[in-house]
Amino acid sequence: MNFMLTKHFPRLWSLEAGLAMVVTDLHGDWDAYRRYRDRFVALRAKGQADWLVLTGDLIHREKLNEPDRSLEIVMDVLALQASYGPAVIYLCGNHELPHIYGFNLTKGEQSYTPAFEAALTNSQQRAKVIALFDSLPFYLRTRAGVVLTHAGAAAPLAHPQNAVKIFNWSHRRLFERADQMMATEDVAALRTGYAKLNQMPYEAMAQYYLAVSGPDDPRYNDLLRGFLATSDPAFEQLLWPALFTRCEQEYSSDYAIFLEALLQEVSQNFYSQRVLVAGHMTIKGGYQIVARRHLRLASAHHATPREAGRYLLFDVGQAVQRVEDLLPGLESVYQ
Ligand SMILES: [Mn+2]
Repeated sequence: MNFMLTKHFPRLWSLEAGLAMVVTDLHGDWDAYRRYRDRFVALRAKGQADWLVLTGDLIHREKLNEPDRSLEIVMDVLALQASYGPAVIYLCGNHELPHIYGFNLTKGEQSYTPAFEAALTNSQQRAKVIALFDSLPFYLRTRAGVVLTHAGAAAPLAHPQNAVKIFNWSHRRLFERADQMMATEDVAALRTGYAKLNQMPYEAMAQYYLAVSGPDDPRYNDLLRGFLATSDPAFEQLLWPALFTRCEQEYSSDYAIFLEALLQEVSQNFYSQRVLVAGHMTIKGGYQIVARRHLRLASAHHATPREAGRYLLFDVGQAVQRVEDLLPGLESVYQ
């Protein structure tokens, strides 16, 4: 049995043996994180877990009355990776993206980007955290035929060329394009244009969104650079849908087709993938079966109530035929 993590593509990794513990969307909830981390450490010591898989959105507390301990969680994951090596796998969620690219992520009135950016600047751990985010895979497939991702399947990924683009995604490529534009154009004029577009002075936006100190800060142009990088059509057409799909809420009954297509794409040169596990959406209880092959798992933030949250334990080396086969592996850390 191969107990190795294989990086077949930069953003599509593979596991062939061992027991995996899957946890979704902790969103800065330290208490939940601590419970799951301690459970993994205990299970691993007993030989009952080999892999910890965090499926993204570790950061950004949504409840404004609760403390946001996003950065402490990320730093603790780095420490865990230093102790356990590749056994601790962190997949990219849509909430990690604004910090890779430097854009403002909002939902209604709420702006998520500023608090974590301020924490990054204050902690002086920015380079470490951003390097981690930049390296995160989007999909983890297993010999069991269970693929893990942040959100689910999305229509653009049903085209094989798009799927391959996502599996090979490079954030750096988008920044190279942005840097080329900035090298050949008047950067001050670009900043002015960006300010006009947003109807707010550039300096004030850079300070507020990205915790930049002022024009002398080496990161002063990062907001502009992130805007130019994310203007690459592939960002909106591929990357964002891949990590932000609303699944059946967005595609209704067509979702089953896109799910089927994604399962097929991620099976390339590997064991056939039959079931998808993802979080990302708020549900009643701690899990839900969607489109017959998608297990939606909510470990904390997206579970209703939070204490209904579950983690999933399964053997990545044992073939799973149906989503229902995973249900006995759902466990709680709240009792
Ligand atoms: Mn999400």
